[in-house]
Amino acid sequence: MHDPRFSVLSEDFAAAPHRYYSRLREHAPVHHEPAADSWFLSRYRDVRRVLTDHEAFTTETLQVRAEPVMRGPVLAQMTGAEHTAKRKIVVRGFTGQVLQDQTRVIRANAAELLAPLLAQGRMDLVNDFGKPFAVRVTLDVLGLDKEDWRQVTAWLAGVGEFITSIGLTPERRRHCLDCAEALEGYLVPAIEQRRRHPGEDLISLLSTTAFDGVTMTTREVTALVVNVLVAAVEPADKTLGLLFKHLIDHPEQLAQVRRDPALLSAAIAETLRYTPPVQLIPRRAERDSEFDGGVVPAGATVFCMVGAANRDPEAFTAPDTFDIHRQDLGTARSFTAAAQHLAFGTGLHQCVGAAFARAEIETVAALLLPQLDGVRLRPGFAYREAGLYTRGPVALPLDFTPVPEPVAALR
Ligand code: 2IO
Repeated sequence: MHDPRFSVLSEDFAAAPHRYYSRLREHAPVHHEPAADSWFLSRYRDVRRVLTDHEAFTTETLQVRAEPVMRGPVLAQMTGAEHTAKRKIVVRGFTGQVLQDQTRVIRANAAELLAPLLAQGRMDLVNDFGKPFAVRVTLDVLGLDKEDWRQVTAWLAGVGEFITSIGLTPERRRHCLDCAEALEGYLVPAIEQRRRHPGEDLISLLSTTAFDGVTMTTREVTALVVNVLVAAVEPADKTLGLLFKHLIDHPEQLAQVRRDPALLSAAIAETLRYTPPVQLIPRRAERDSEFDGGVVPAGATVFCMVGAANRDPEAFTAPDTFDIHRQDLGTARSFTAAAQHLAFGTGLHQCVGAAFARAEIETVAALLLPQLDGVRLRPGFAYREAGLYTRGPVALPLDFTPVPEPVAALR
């Protein structure tokens, strides 16, 4: 039986959410959380409905959950013609030739950071590589100074905490807002400068591209740049860590991917299904909405539990098995609007950076995998994941055969 005192805000749930997914889907698919005054939906069908019924469920939640730290309205909040035009500008910033150029930046940054780590024969994939890499590469793509990465990382932690917290103390809230103001103070002069003298970078492109006669104001570009920073940084080290954890846990699949790099996109897509790094997507119910299992009242905050939906047996066979060969994933579509898994959301606001995310993880994994002979988790290491909203390994210390000439190997 489902325990009525069960809470997604409990320590038990935080320790291993996937243990509770089937119980939630079966016994409490519309789970109310009084302390957060929110409803949590766990069935694939319900999550899909909420993310695609844009009349009944809106992104108004972002006005309080994101706008204060984004320093302006973000794309996901917008609707109608304004949203369509501005989304096109952002899509332009992450596709085609622009993405090709970004992929070269990704590769160069990854190679530079990996060389000394490969020579050592050991690295913490999350903390030695993933975190600094994600921030540096994003700054580089935006046309900012990647040597600022430590400072930017600290500010982004505050911005991310604000967006991903369920219930912040007034002190933490103040700290997060201070971080956001400092980050804004750092970004605005750079954005104004690119507006006057555009270069080849993403900030210049976002500041100067027009669609249907629409361009973005400095305030909108600032919000978008903060959004790009958080969205490109927060889930990146987690996805990379999760991919390698799953492959190491499944040595036969690791061997297959090392032998045939064409399997890599399937391994990444399956990682996104099995353990989406963004576990929750919030919406506001605009009217009373009936689900099998309960009614969500008008005005309520609804959290779509992407992790639970991605393991719904109604959507995927043997959902709790990590299988890069599964037939029901549709790997080729996994980074597009037709994706089966919900890691990038779905509907009008589906992740606009999915192709960039794919390029980033694929490029890094393709550089790393051939070099990691005998890779294993450091003996004695107690693996642990953290996070309710975004979730991933707190660390992933790997041991492997040292690479004698890492620079040559990465070319
Ligand atoms: C504030 C949660 C890190 C996004 C939102 C507009 C952010 C938006 C997401 C992801 C990841 C963040 N939502 N990326 O879930 O841009």
